[in-house]
Amino acid sequence: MGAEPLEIHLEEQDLDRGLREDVRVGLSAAPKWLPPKWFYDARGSELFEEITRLPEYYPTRAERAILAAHADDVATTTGAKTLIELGSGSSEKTRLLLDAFTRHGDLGTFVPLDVSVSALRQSTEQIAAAYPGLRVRGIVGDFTRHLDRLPTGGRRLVAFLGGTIGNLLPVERAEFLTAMRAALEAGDWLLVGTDLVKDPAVVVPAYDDAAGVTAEFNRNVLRVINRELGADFDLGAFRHVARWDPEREWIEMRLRAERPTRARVLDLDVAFAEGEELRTEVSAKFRPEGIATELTAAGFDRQAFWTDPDGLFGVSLARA
Ligand code: AVJ
Repeated sequence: MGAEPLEIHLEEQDLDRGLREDVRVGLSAAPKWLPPKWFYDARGSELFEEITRLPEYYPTRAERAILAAHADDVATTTGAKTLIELGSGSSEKTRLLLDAFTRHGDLGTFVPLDVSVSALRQSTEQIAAAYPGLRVRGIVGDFTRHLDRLPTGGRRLVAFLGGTIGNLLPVERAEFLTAMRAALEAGDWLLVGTDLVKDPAVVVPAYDDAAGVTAEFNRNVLRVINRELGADFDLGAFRHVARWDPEREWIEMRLRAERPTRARVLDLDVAFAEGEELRTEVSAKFRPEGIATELTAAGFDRQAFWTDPDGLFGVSLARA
C-alpha cells in the first residue's frame, strides 16, 4: 500500500497570499521581521536536513536519543491508533515511534502535516514503503491554522517534534496549545519536543555553524521572496547573525545589511540602513517546569518528561 495522495489544505494561492501578507507586514515594521515558515521551500528543507547533521546542531541528535530510549513507553502508554505529526519535515525521527508502535499496539494511520509539499511528498512515500500496512495520509497545511482539519476518531497521538514549538512567540504558543487541546478529545495525547535552556556557548554555535550552512538557510528566505514575489533582494548584502536573548531565553536569527541596500518587493520599496537587521526566526529554549505550566494552562496533563543524558533537550508526553 503506497502513500495516499497528499491532502492539500494549503493551496498554492493560499501559500502565496500568506507570503505576501507576511512580507507586507514584516518588512514594513520597525524592526523588520519575517516568520520562519518561509525558509522551507525544497532547497530550504534540504538545507535544514543538512543542519541536523552538523556537529554544532545538537537538538536533532539529543531528541533522537530520547525517542530511542522512550518510544516504547510512548507506544504502550498512549495505545494510539493514529499518529499525527505536525511540521513533520522528513519524518526521520518519527520512525523511532513507528517502530515502537510496530512492536506494541496497533497503530493504523500516520498523518504527517507540513507546509513543504516537497518534504511531505518524499516522506510519505518513504514511510509508506517502509511500513506496509500503515495508512499514510500526508496533509499539506500550516499547524497554526489547520488543526481543525486533523482526522478524528480512534485514540490519537499528536507529535510536535524538533523544538519547532519554540518558533512560536509566547502568545502564539499559548494560542497554539489551546487550539491543539480544543482539537483533541479527552484521552488523546500530545508529544512535544523542546530545546532546553543551557549555556549560550552551546546554543549560539548550533545556530551559527562553522561551515555556514545555517547562514545559507537563513538567506534562503530572501531567495524564496525573490522567486515567489519577483523581488530583487541582493543576498550578498546580508550577513547571518545568531543572537542569544538572555531575558527571553531564546535565540534569534537575523539578516544584517552589511551596506545600505534596498529591494523592490510587491509595491514596497524596502530600504535597509547599513547594519540594519531583519529578524527571521525566534527559537525559544525552555525550562522543564515552564513547559509543564504551559501545558497545564492549555488543559493538558503532563504524564512524562524525558531528557537526553546531557540534559540538552526535553520531550514531554501530555494527556488531553
Ligand atoms: C526545526 C524550527 C526547531 O529552531 O532549531 C535550525 C530550525 N533554525 N537552525 C530550530 C532551525 C536554525 C529549528 N526548528
